[in-house]
Amino acid sequence: MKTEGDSKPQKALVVGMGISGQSVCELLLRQGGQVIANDLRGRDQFKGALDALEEKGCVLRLGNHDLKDFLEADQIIVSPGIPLDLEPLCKARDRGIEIVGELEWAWRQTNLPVVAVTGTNGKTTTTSLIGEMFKAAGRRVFVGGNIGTPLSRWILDGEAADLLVLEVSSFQLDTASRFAPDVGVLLNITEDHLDRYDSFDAYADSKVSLFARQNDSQVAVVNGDDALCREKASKIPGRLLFCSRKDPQAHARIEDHRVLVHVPWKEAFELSLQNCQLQGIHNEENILAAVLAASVLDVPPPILQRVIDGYRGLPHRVEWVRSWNGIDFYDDSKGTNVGAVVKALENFVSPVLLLLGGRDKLGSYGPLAEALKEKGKKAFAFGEAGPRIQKALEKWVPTQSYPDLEAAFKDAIASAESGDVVLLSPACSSFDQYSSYAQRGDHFKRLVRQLPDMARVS
Ligand code: UMA
Repeated sequence: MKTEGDSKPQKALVVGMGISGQSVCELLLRQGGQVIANDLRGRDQFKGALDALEEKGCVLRLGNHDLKDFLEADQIIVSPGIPLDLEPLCKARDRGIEIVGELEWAWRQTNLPVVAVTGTNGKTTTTSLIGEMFKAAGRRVFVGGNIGTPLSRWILDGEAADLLVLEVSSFQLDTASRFAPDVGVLLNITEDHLDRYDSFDAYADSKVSLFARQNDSQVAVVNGDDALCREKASKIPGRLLFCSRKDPQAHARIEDHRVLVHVPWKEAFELSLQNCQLQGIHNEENILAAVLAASVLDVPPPILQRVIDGYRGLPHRVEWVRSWNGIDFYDDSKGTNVGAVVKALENFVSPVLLLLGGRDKLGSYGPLAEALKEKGKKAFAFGEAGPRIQKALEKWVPTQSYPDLEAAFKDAIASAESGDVVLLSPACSSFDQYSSYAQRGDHFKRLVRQLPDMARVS
């Protein structure tokens, strides 16, 4: 346990009662001590979800963030989505009260080796691919973190594991002070979450902080094809391995549909991409990073090959849904930032009708210009961000804004012709109208599947 030497807080305040906060409260209650659960949402909005915690002795403080609770706590454990500039948090920090994020707090309670994956895009695919590689090698692995299950939930009631494979967000890194993965993976850095960070540089620094506390036996895997990652890598203290689709010096690279791997302290090997189902340049980058991370921790090459051949990808990531009247529909609802949409568009040569929108992250839509001028036939901007997107895109491609996805979808169907692609790749979070990107993607898929078999909708 990394908590050895740490004294247990008498009174812990847990801020944010989503899945992270609820797991932390449950774990704290099991460990003893006073637990206060705090959330901006009122009791009625939880619909009884916190009753079991209350019955076990957790004190609920709902509906606001009361400064008194913050100043009286010995330790404050925050969920990833809690803004760190919240006034009571700042005041508690000034008083010297420790503020720690759920991931860091849970990590301190395990001694297992950790592979941690971060980056703006591709984290979920890469994390899940690495998890599959370890599982295929017979290792017991917990795959979680930002991908879905909080680490504290696994500590509470997860199956026994030899290894943790964690998707880690910048929000989780911002509240870490000791977290140091045995293998850290940085995939790329493009604009995202500018509604939370003061600048792009601050967001980029947060991503690179994954490596800040690594020692010289821990390994950093960095995508050398991302110029910013390569630049930031010069400051990484651990053992640095680059992957690249083009650099002949890289430790994992691609040549003629083969992955060539050479980790300096291990035997070199080759894998084939001939039977790989994952498409697109971004997925080649994800595969290279996953192969390096898994091979560093001794997954044998034949196992890596088997996983590469058999892996089918994840829902809502440029997922083909259906062909209808010669039009192909793809769900990329997980594309919640502009960089992800750029990568999604790289997959297509056909004219694309792009559906995008949702809750605006206030970044620039400029990086879409080139791809839209080349492949975009029309853009259909929906939700809260619709008007701003329309203003930004209409100089490159005909763009209209709509109140919601359904209205945008109807118009896209009326404009689409055989040979076109209709792509949902929103560049925005879903939280204006949905509870998650998955719910938004499922709605899109329902609309696509409901299209009448023969006739066109006018
Ligand atoms: N809240 C407050 N005060 C505030 C803001 C929020 O009390 O000022 C409360 C909300 O009312 C809500 C709770 O905080 O009840 C939500 O906390 P949370 O947003 O941290 O949500 P969790 O359910 O704990 O989910 C978090 C991650 N969410 C975020 O980072 C925003 C999930 O990542 C993650 O899967 C989960 O922990 C398990 O580790 C989601 C995400 O969108 C998928 N991540 C971002 C991304 O991938 O881009 C970073």
